[in-house]
Amino acid sequence: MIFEPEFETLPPDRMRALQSGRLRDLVAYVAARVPMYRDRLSAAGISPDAVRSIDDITRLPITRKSDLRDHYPFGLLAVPQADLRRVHASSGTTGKATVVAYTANDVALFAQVNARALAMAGATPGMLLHNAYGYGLFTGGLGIHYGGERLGMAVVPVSGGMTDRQLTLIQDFRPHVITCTPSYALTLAAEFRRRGIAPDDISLQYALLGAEPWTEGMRRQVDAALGVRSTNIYGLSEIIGPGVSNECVEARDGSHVMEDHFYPEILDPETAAPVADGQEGVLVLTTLTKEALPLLRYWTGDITSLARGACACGRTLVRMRLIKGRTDDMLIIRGVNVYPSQVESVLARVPELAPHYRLVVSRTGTMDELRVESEVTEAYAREVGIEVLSEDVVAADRRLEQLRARISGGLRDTIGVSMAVRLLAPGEAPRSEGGKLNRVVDRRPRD
Ligand code: DLL
Repeated sequence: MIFEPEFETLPPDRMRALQSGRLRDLVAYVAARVPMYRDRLSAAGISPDAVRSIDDITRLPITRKSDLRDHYPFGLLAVPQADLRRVHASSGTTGKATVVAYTANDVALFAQVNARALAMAGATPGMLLHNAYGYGLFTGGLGIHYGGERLGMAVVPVSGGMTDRQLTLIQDFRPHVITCTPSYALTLAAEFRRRGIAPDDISLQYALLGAEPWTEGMRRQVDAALGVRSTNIYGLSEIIGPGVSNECVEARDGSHVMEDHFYPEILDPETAAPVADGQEGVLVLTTLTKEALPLLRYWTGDITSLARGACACGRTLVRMRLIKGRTDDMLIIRGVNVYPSQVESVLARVPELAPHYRLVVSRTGTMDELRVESEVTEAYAREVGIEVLSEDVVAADRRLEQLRARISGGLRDTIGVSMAVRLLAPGEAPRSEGGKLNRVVDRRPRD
């Protein structure tokens, strides 16, 4: 089902005309209302009436996370504070939180794009939605919640965590759709298995997974273990929260960007020059219709590429590929750029390994080292009959040693750099307890 066909199936030329009109209004709006943008546009010699079409976007200044921090908490608002109806914040790993705010129209837009996303993922009015994204300052819980209601679903606001209760509610209420992080979907799947509940006995049909990077390998595991067809939902607080893009359940071939509201560009990470469709780079988004906190060309730091052209679902919205990583989680291991997701896709191809791993980054002298620590499956642990996988045990067992050599060979051949591999027993790697899972342990000294 297409929630807003009048926008989601617009022919490309009409979409560009819509975006052009919206960009013109936006530039005039921020120049009149946001001092930072007024100053930057005039410093760049851009008068708002010189912006005629969406192609002029490349002349506009780029906005970065540091701009939001520098104007913490409300310095970039384009409306009086009394016009706000909602505030969210994302806790960065460093420094102050990034604060974002919404007018009543922004809250309505937030619901609208998430209703679209849910419909893209297979949800229809009348279905029951188990929403296990965190409620609170994080945008995931409330964003999906309003989207579900807007679509005409009943929403169970479970929030993240308390895995036992999640299972009980899923078994008792029999929801059709679940929304959570992909790592938490694996946690729930493991718990269902532990309780002896088969995928066919789980009522769920569709899952919208996002808020953290994941891979096709993880998708296969979640789909098989929960008996669902899962799609990728992408978004970030600065732009709105979840609902910037979502895969359609028909093709699952890239996530359709709600480009009538959020205009995507892909820029070279070093030069910030636009790259061609299909080429990888940093996703940069412009909010074409937001009122409280409109952003010009926001540098997301997320690495992906865009694909245009007809889609099996009938939508014309441009598609973005799975996020490959972030410019800032990129590791440089002996000169080679390594994204955690690349390591993950190699591990996902090894049948003896479970989808639970951690990457330990350390530094000796000036060199970054990466150790990959991955759990073996329970079946494999039983097969080799070993409970503790200490280094000594692995070294003394020919089968384990061969497995480890096969994994490091795969990593070296695919990524082009060798890294140490440690096998973990089932249960040793960190699990998601409801929210985003950080799989990278950084032991490098802070300088
Ligand atoms: O994570 C919003 C969200 C909630 C998206 C629920 C999807 C579902 P933030 O906390 O501001 O917002 O984090 C945004 O998370 O820049 C990406 O690096 C990462 N991210 C979000 N979705 C995906 C995804 C929410 N599907 C940051 N794949 C973004 C990969 C994702 N990374």
